[in-house]
Amino acid sequence: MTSAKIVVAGGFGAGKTTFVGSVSEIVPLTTEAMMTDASTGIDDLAATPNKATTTVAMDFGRVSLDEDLILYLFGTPGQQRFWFMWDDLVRGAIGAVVLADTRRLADSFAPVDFFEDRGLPYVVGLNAFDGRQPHRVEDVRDALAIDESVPIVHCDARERESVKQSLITMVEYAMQQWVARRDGTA
Ligand SMILES: Nc1nc2c(ncn2[C@@H]2O[C@H](COP(=O)(O)OP(=O)(O)OP(=O)(O)O)[C@@H](O)[C@H]2O)c(=O)[nH]1
Ligand SMILES: [Mg+2]
Repeated sequence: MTSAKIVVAGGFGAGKTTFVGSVSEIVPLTTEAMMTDASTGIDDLAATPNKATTTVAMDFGRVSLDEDLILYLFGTPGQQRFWFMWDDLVRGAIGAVVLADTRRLADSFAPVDFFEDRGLPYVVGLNAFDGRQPHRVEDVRDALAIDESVPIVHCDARERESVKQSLITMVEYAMQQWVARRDGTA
């Protein structure tokens, strides 16, 4: 039995808490706080008008990918004022899923940079808001200037199977990267 830590990151309201919640086999630990008038003008709710809460510390969940691999999922807070916690949250992780809301792709620049800077393997999950995937994967890759080796997958954070597929892609990619580094080919 092996376990691994995976971080679920991304911009404000990209669907991180939803992602962890739809796949976790335990009741996920969440740290949601109500969005209040104090955030007006700071946190943009135009894209997610029904969003009533925001993560102020982390999400935590657990999922078994198969009989001998358990993933512990740590969702980051999305608001910029809480990003100081990301360094602690990623400690010991084998990799990350960066969730992107393709209607606001620019919010993904900072999370992508964060993992690039630290050399932590990440995959990008294009979360289907409005049930649509408006951009082609290669266009997103160009827009975010992401290396062609980094997997970019379509996903729906509300769908367990879709989330699980994104996690499998993440784990396979992290293992590949690990082997490549060990063999000096990365
Ligand atoms: N249509 C659609 N809505 C989604 C999807 N994922 C999340 N949502 C909705 O979008 C809003 C934001 O979801 P959260 O999971 O709270 O996002 P988050 O990234 O954890 O947000 P912060 O922690 O505040 O950064 C919620 O109202 C969700 O119900 C999705 O795949 N499709
Ligand atoms: Mg959240």
